Amino acid sequence: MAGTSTVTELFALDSLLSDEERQIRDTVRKFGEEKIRPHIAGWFDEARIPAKELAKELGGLGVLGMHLEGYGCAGMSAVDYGLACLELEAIDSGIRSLVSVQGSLAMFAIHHWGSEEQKNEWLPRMAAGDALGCFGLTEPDFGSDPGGMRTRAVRDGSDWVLNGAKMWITNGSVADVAVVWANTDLEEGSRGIRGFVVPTDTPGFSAPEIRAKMSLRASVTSELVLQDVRLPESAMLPKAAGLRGPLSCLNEARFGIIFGSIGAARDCLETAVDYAATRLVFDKPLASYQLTQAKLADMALEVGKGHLLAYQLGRLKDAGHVEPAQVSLGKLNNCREAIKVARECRTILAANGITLEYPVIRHANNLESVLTYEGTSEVHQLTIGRALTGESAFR
Ligand code: TGC
Ligand code: FAD
Repeated sequence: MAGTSTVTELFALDSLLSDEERQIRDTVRKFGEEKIRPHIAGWFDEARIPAKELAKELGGLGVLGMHLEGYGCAGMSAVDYGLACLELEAIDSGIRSLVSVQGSLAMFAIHHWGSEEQKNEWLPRMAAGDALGCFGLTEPDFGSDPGGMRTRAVRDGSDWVLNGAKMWITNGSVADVAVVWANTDLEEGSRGIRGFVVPTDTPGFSAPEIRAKMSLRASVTSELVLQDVRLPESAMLPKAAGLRGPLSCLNEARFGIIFGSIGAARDCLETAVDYAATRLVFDKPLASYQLTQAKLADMALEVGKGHLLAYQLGRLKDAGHVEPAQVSLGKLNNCREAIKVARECRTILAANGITLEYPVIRHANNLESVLTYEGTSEVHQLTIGRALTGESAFR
């Protein structure tokens, strides 16, 4: 580090973590710096990621479904999981996304809502990184309002037959198993929504990759096409009924993003501090100008406060409960502030800031997706607004 204090030191953040938590954080940081950092700009540039190989390595590290109990999962705390997400997203949001979708969406859905048979079949392999999962909720015409989904599951004898399309699905083209949410006639309207565990080699299932993204380029994003996908009765997640099923999974993934997004912001800030120390403008280091220091100080405040908010929500979750509106506070604040920090750091690096030689523009572009997925800022504002006023303004 060029300066004398990091944000972590200024806020004495380590004093809020146990020795074991710091150890887990350091292990994941070391893995990210050694195994992923050297390759990430190239993967982003080429918009290709060795997802299967990475999944094996991340499984070996123990971070896939690490906050789940049993079935080969590590059974660690929410704070441990959050710290892992923070360190992975300090490298790239796409890596954290791979881990979030695997552990918090696909594995959590099976762990929380699945049958013993489904859990035994998929979770140990997914925890080890031998099988990859994806989570299909969003559709081309239904993102913020998933209750309107058109994908249908219809009974045919004892089978289910699925038809429809999902859009923007992380890990879709590389997944071995897809958790797909579809409407049924088991109950009226969105209460009829059920989850299905779909092996991706089932006839009628395909997952074309979405190319030409300018954000999350080191992440696979796909469409899921379901054409007369026939599944046995046992493919349905037996315990999930209605929109509550998928939304409960989103709480888990949003929690990881609260930590992750602030990791991306920290990486941008550390890069800008280092850069300002050595870049000479008008014969002096950029760091010695008051305008630069004002920018750095304001960003340090937001990065530090973002950590505090993440730790507080992590402690609440570990104590047994965190409300969806509290998760919305963290997702809204930390994503919104992280993208502001990334953009401000880019101004400090100026022209150098637009290249992949530095991580800043990559983080800024990634954070455009992170701000949008798992509930847009507006969705989270409305969730917080509803908690404050008792009035729902979604419709
Ligand atoms: P609403 O009437 O409010 O609720 C329907 C039922 O769901 C319950 N519920 C929740 N349960 C658990 N957790 C939550 N966060 C919940 N929010 C609501 C609710 O109690 C109710 O239960 P019940 O039993 O009474 O029926 O539903 P609504 O149709 O008005 O929609 C509410 C809204 C807009 C908040 C929700 O639909 C929403 O969150 N929209 C945003 C969609 C979204 O975030 N999609 C993300 C897709 S996955 C993804 O983006 C992965 S990105 C990759 C990565 O993570 O890295
Ligand atoms: P829309 O819902 O069409 O929203 C458009 C605009 O309208 C937004 O600004 C929104 O905030 C605003 N808006 C919506 N409702 C209201 C309202 N009531 N009042 C005011 N404004 C409103 N989905 C999955 O299911 N699985 C995945 O793995 C997954 N991965 C993704 C990966 C990437 C890279 C991206 C970009 C998306 C991913 N998504 C995934 C989809 C993501 O969850 C949706 O994009 C997101 O929920 C928003 O939906 P939308 O894009 O259709 O926007």
